[in-house]
Order: sequence, then structure tokens, then C-alpha cells
Amino acid sequence: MGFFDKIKTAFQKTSEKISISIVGKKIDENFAQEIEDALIMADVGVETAMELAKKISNRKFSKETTNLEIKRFLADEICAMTKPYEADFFRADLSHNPEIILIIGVNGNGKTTAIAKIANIFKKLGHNPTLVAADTFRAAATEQLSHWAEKLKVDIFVGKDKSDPAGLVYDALKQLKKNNDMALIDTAGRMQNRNDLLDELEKIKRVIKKIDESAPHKTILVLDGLTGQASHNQVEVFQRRIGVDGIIVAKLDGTAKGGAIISLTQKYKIPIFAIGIGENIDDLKSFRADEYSKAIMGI
Ligand SMILES: Nc1nc2c(ncn2[C@@H]2O[C@H](COP(=O)(O)OP(=O)(O)O)[C@@H](O)[C@H]2O)c(=O)[nH]1
Ligand SMILES: [Mg+2]
Repeated sequence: MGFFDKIKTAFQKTSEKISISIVGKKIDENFAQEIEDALIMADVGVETAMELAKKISNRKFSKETTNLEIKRFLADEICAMTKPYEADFFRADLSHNPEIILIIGVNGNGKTTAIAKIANIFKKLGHNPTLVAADTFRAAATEQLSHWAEKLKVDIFVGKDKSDPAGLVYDALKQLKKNNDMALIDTAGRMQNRNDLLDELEKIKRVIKKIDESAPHKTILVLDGLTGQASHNQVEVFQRRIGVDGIIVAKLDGTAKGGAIISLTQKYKIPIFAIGIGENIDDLKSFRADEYSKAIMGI
């Protein structure tokens, strides 16, 4: 499957939800309202959906307007809204050596998988990342990351069972090999006792700063695309306590809530570093507003 086809397939459930309000509908006074409802159902967010519906009303489409024209109109509007949040995360030239990247987020959102995918991309760009298994909370987490390191043939730093994550990160960064120009730090993400987690993350951040005051160079929050808008409150908490430079929305394949990226960007104004559209190692892509807006409109 081609690159764009894969993205289009990932967002198919979302585009079908929106399409119902357009295809075969009479363009009358109810038309904009129906589109607004469908957009809300696709997790676009009430405010944004209202804004888009208003644009549809103001545009005064004639009865002869085709479905495709309306979809194109909406796609263009969505593209303009989300374009400022594209990012150039995957670049061949790194500004720091080592580039220290901290991955945070709630348990099960897709952090560990995202790290493997990120390492794979940077390795292909000629870099030599090391993975840091700082999720010492679950034994399986280290195993999972080790499995990826082996598969990708990248270095990994593993501490002792149940060791202190901040201490582990410090040791890992102290012991980086000369040729490791990137460190990808995996962290634990417990949803309950969230304060413990955030305290621990703050501590990890302080330890990183002891090694390099300018680090972490990127702190990435991983969200679960299946949760849609419901995961947006996580942004607030992590942003306030830890700081977030960019977001990865994982598991967008198969969700009907793909519109949530629009509300996410409009509300928090944080760049989308990448989107996860499958469980395979290659299924992490840069967020591109034109591809995204076309995919969710099914064009
Ligand atoms: N379909 C799909 N599954 C994903 C994606 N990213 C992660 N997963 C799955 O989600 C589950 C949790 O991922 P994991 O990386 O362990 O989450 P973590 O707890 O945040 O580290 C695993 O079963 C992954 O295979 C994605 O983009 N698409
Ligand atoms: Mg994990």
C-alpha cells in the first residue's frame, strides 16, 4: 500500500462518519447543522465544528455543488487550521550531541512502541540512538524495549529490577558511548497515583539537567488516538508539570475519533511531531496537514 493510502485507510472510520452528513444530502438550511453534528461525532470539538459549519453556511453553496467540492472546501479549511502544527521532528541534522529525548505519557498510550519507531527512523537517517529503559515500574516494560533494541540493532541501557528511574537515567547518560548521538528515554506512565508519576518525571528531568543543562532537548507526550478528545486533559497536566515540546498521537489506525487532532492543536497549540498509524515499525509518520485533512474528508 502506498504512503498516502495507508494514512487514508487509517482515517477511514473518521471520514465515513463525516461523509454521512455530506453525501446524498440536500444542500438546504439544515445542511451546515448536519455537518456540524457529524464533525462533533468525529471528535473535532464543538467550537471547531461550529466554526467549520459557519464557514459552510457563509459560503452559500448552490444546490448543484458536488459532494467532492464540499469535502474539498472543508479539507482546505482543516488544512489551514492544522498546518501551523506540523513539525520537522525527523531531521538528519541534530542540533545536540547527544540529543536527549524524553518520552512521557499515560500507561498504554504507545510510548515504548513510539520509541522503537523513532529509533528506527533516526537510525535510517544515519544516527546511532540508544534506548534508555527508565520504566522500571513494570518488569515487562524493560523486556519490551530490549526486544525492540535487539530487533533494530540499537544500543539500550537497562538498570537493575525496580531501580530508581532517575538514578538509572543519570547512569545511562553518563555511560553513553562516544558514537551514541541520541538518547531516547522511556518512562513509566501510571494513570492512577498520577502525582507520584509526575514527581518522578520531574526528578528525571532534574537529573538530565545535571548532565546537560539544555536537556531534555525534546520532551514528547504520547497520546492514544483511540481515546480521542477524552485524552486532551492529559496534555494540560503534563504541560504544566513537565513541559511538552511536541505530541505524538498513536493508534490513529482504526479510530473514528481522528478529528481530535484538530481540537488538540487549536486548544493547546503544541506541534504534532508524529502520528502512529499501526503496530509495525514503519507505522509512524510526520504529521502533514494536507494529508491529514484530505484523509479525514476521504478524498
Ligand atoms: N494499532 C496500533 N497499535 C499501537 C500503536 N502504537 C502502539 N500500539 C499498541 O498499543 C499497545 C501499548 O503500547 P506501548 O508502546 O506498550 O504503550 P506504553 O505503555 O505507553 O509504553 C501495544 O500493544 C502496542 O502494540 C499504533 O500506532 N497503532
Ligand atoms: Mg511502555
